[in-house]
Amino acid sequence: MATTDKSSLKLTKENLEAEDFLPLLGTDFVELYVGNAKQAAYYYMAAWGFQPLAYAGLETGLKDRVSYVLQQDKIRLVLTSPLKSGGDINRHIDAHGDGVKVIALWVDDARESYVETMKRGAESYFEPRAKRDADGEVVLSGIHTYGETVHVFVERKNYKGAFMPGYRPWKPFYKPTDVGLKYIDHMVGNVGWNEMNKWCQFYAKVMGFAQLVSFDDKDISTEYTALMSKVMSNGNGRIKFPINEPADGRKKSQIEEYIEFYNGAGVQHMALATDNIIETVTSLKNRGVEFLTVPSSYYEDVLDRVGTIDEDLAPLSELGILIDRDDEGYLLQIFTKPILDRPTMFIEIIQRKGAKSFGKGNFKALFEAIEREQESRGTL
Ligand code: TYF
Ligand code: FE
Repeated sequence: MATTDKSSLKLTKENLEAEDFLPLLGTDFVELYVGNAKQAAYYYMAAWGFQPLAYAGLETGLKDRVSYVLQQDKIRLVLTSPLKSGGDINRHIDAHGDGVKVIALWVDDARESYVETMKRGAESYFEPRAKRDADGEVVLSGIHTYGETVHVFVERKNYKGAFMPGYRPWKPFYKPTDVGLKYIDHMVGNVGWNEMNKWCQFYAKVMGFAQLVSFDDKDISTEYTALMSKVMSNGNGRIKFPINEPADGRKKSQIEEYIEFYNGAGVQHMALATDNIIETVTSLKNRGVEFLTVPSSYYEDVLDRVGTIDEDLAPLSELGILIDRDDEGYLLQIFTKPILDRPTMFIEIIQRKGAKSFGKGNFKALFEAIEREQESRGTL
């Protein structure tokens, strides 16, 4: 049974001030360790409409790595590659392929964020450190989460530079138009067998998050896919982290396939929000992004399930956009095929029209689409 627990998320001012020991202002950036940052940057610009923002590498005094920073509205991506053999980034890429290393969270006080989470049991990634240049100061600190993924707290009160000290503005000639992506709606972690509760407890105890929803294997098991999922949210609701674990099914769960190819727990998908999913997905398709498809029969009865919506059904059906409703409104969503060589990470595009949920009504159609992909890979 899907269960919603709204009582644990009281968004009153008193509650936030009284109880939130880790006020988060939003996602500051997501950093991926990749095999070739220069070409990855081109992919996220050309296919996804990200704009060049900042650069660090040999030219800025780094000796062993390079980072490109891209931005689209509130979404910032950092793509980092090693320049020499050996070292932690190479080892990370060898173990996981390209993938998310850092989910950076924007805070008012990176020192206090570190102290508060460490005293509740976090494992340190690095101690608070201030970085300064002519544009101001940024304070960073970091803690570990599932797998080799980490959270970096970013305090940038008066920083006026492009990104942060150590980076210079990056202004290449090539600046593709954006595709209307606005902010990160949620970031999903896949963890190992029977580890979901441990990581949900980590977010509750160490980071002060509350559980929004939980899905068990009866909600979301199809012929093959079986998984359990709980959605954790911070106090102001800006940060939402669903956590999935595999469950026993008839064949291999998509979560198990991920864990095998990623060699452990890690980020499964980022959901990026748009105000106009039809325009955004049309642009992405024209630029070569590949999405999962559902049978046309999905659209024959979808309006019986979700009721009236503002959009015409025809373009939604043509693009393969899924629709779901909860008691607060509806949402439109679509999922890419894996965007990396390994069948690991994918991206969700989501447009919320009041709904605060995650598309439970689409799970069956979605997971069957994922299974068709698994089948084509021979990985079931
Ligand atoms: O984030 C979510 O919960 C939805 C649905 O393996 C979902 O996007 C859940 C599990 C999964 C893929 C998508
Ligand atoms: Fe999602």
